[in-house]
Amino acid sequence: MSALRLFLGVALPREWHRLLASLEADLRPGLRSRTTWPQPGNGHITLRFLGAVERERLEALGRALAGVAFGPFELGLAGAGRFPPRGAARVAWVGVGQGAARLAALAADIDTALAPLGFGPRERPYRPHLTLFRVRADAGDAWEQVLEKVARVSWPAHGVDAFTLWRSVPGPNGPKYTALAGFGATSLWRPSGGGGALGGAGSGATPGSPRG
Ligand code: 2AM
Repeated sequence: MSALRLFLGVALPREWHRLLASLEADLRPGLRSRTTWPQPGNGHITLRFLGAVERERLEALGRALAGVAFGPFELGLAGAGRFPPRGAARVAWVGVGQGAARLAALAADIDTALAPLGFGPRERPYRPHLTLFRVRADAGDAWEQVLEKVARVSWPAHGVDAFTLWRSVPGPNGPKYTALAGFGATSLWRPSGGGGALGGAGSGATPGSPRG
């Protein structure tokens, strides 16, 4: 029986990937701490980390996720912070402004949908964020200044109309993420057109049919 390391999240628009790359180019050379940054294009906003899931459970997982109904929403990034807030830094992140409550509601609905499959409660409360980099060894950088710089970036808003199931595969340059399936916003919620007024739950794909 083989297992896949999986997580759910929101994919980022091209412009955010571009801004992340320029932040890395700007900040990384000035850091003394050993840090790891997501590979280009790997950045995402996690909704739920699933960990190791046996292949045999993928179909049931896809079905449960396709039943998660949500309407499209606008997502905006604002501010910056670190985990933990004091002491040695482990993660530097960009905050979610607009749409944070919608993201949290979606994460909660995902939890509810996955509970019958044996995915228990989260280890920690959900804190929507976009990981900028991880700190492997904190050498005492001026994190406040670094985060101030991050907080000055102006991110264009992004319309979320799907969430993604990703597989994480370890590699020599850190994990590589592959999208396995996308789960779309419910047609019932779409602001205009498209019929399907009684479309009900999720226009979700099943694992094996990647989307976007
Ligand atoms: P992040 O959202 O803070 O970046 C894949 O590993 C993704 O799942 C990462 O983006 C990671 O954190 C998130 N994640 C959440 N909990 C995790 C855990 N216990 N182990 C590994 N990754 C986790």
